[in-house]
Amino acid sequence: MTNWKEIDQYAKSWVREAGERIRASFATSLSIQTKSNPNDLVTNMDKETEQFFISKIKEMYPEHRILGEEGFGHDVKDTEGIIWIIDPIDGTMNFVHQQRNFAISIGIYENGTGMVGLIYDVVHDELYHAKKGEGAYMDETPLQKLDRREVSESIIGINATWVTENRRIDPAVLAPLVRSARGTRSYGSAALEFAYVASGRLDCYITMRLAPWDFAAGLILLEEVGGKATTMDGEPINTIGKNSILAARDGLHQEILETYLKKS
Ligand code: 2AM
Ligand code: CA
Ligand code: CA
Ligand code: CA
Repeated sequence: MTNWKEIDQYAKSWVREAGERIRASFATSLSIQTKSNPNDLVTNMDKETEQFFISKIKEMYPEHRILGEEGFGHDVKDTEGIIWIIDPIDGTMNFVHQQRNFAISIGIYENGTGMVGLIYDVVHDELYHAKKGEGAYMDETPLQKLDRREVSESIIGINATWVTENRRIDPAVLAPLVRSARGTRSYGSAALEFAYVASGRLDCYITMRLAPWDFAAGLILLEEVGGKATTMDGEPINTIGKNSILAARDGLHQEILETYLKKS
């Protein structure tokens, strides 16, 4: 039998230790490189943090697999067994430019089912965490089940990119939603935006393309508070592939899907 309590405890202690190292790095100079485009940044701390987790996991749980953004883990093509899905720094642009609004995100899955989700807001020292069937918390505080709310009373997390000309969605689709909502926000860290939906600070989060490490932990948190996440087409999310994301309170998710996204 898998000892999830032990896995959860180790994961939390490693996340806090990694966060400590990241905070200490503010006093040193960063090495910054670009990846797919000039705005797609990666630093030595992204890489070192991923390698830190991999060495800990390999030592303690050599049979587990690891899927990490910076590519030091395994080449994961199926959901079999236990997989740690890791984003060592989610919101690297914020980490570099703002020294805040970034998180460590870890989702641990067993045969495709999310079991443990951790999102650590490093600078605020706030750990959002959930274990399947046991509720979600921010530090020691339980997160409340999300009640219903209409678009007109909702704050929607969305990047302004998606209401300008872009390759993935006609801006005319999302503009009416942005106009109908009480307000919009963009934080630049998908993991934190998921944590904010789970904790009620945002009512919905919309984005057109995320990788597994961006949403792995967030999906587990959201499930524990009765929220709903699908692709923008209302389809189930492929946990080891790229997906568009509509994450929201139940009810609001349905309203957005039916009233704004499914109009033909
Ligand atoms: P990252 O910082 O780990 O790369 C920024 O809007 C959010 O989208 C962040 O969570 C960021 O994660 C994520 N993201 C996904 N793909 C990205 C890309 N190609 N370039 C920059 N950010 C990306
Ligand atoms: Ca990145
Ligand atoms: Ca990310
Ligand atoms: Ca990252």
